[in-house]
Amino acid sequence: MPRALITGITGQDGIYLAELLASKGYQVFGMARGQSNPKVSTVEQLVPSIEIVQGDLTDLPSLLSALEMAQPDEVYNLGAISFVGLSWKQAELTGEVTGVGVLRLLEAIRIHTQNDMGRVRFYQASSSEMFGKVRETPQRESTPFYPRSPYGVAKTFGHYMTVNYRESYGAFACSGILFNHESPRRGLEFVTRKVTRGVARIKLGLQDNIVLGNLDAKRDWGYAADYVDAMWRMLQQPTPTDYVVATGVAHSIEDLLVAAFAAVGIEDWRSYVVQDQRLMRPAEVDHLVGDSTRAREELGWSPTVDFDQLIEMMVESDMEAESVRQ
Ligand code: NAP
Ligand code: F7E
Repeated sequence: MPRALITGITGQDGIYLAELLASKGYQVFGMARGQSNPKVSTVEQLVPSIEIVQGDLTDLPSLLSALEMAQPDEVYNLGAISFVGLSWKQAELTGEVTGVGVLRLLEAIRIHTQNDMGRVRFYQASSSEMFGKVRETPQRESTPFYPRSPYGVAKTFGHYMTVNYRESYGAFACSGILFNHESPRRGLEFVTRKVTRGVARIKLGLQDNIVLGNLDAKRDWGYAADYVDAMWRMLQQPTPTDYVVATGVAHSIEDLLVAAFAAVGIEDWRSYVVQDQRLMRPAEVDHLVGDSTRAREELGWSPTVDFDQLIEMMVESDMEAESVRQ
């Protein structure tokens, strides 16, 4: 039975990946932090076979203990402070967790394997935010990085550390440069979920409007369950490398609003949206769209859910959840 350790198990991707690996017959170990993390019980309900281990990406001894407990064949590093907006407010912590945390985990694997790093396959959750102020469109593996937030800078550090451990120590380390991916399990702080939940609550008469920042930014949004499948495929390849994972189609926040309100039969979305300057970011990433040709050709990966289906699925799920609260 293959064994996998997932950091960030309580996050959106952690749960989808744990479900996928458990369905493939893996023994899955999920690393959770904190002395009483309320999200752990949700993970245990959704993936009953999971074993939770304690650990924090800012604490090397806890990473060594997690590896000792799990004895993994594969490690997926999904743990991070992942909200770009927060990364300006807690830049140092973001650097510690999202950036140096990657180095700590790679070092822990090096120590755990006694320098035989090739025997543990490692996935790093890199991000399209590394492209930031984009140097070319669409963005691919060879596109130079120009991060625009402390989060993007920290992810760029983690990305290059992953490449460096591959080149220095022969680590089987892959960096997945994933574009935005969403689902009904997306955190409420991210724009898609803020909109789909807001739309459901407006439809049900529980909320008057949705307060947003920049409506012009464009993102390449895909479905999280599709994207964790690409993570697993990367670690099954004969040689490790980096892959862009994206749908190749970009939409603006306005497109998102049109689609989400349309899903509940509201055409006049502008009446329900208020813009607030305080939600504008100090430096914005205007337009991301990925070219995932390598992932499609080498991994045989392709997205199964398009933008309209994704937003409809999220609105429907929020309608159900909010109806119960009514
Ligand atoms: P998410 O829902 O925000 O989950 C982040 C996870 O990291 C949570 O489980 C969180 O645990 C954990 N974490 C936070 N601080 C930690 C620490 N000090 N030590 C250990 N774990 C810690 O993120 P996601 O959407 O699932 O994304 C998964 C990964 O992919 C992240 O690294 C993210 O940056 C990256 N990524 C995401 C996207 C996307 O569109 N979703 C795109 C590209 C890359 P708590 O529950 O304890 O807070
Ligand atoms: O913002 C704009 C905002 O916070 C998307 C993370 O998973 O994907 C995610 O990062 C856009 C930005 O995601 C609001 O200015 C407008 O242009 O949903 P978001 P993100 O910053 O793209 C990448 C790939 C990751 O790696 C990250 O971990 O939406 N926007 N008004 C808003 N965004 C938010 N959150 N809230 C608003 O009110």
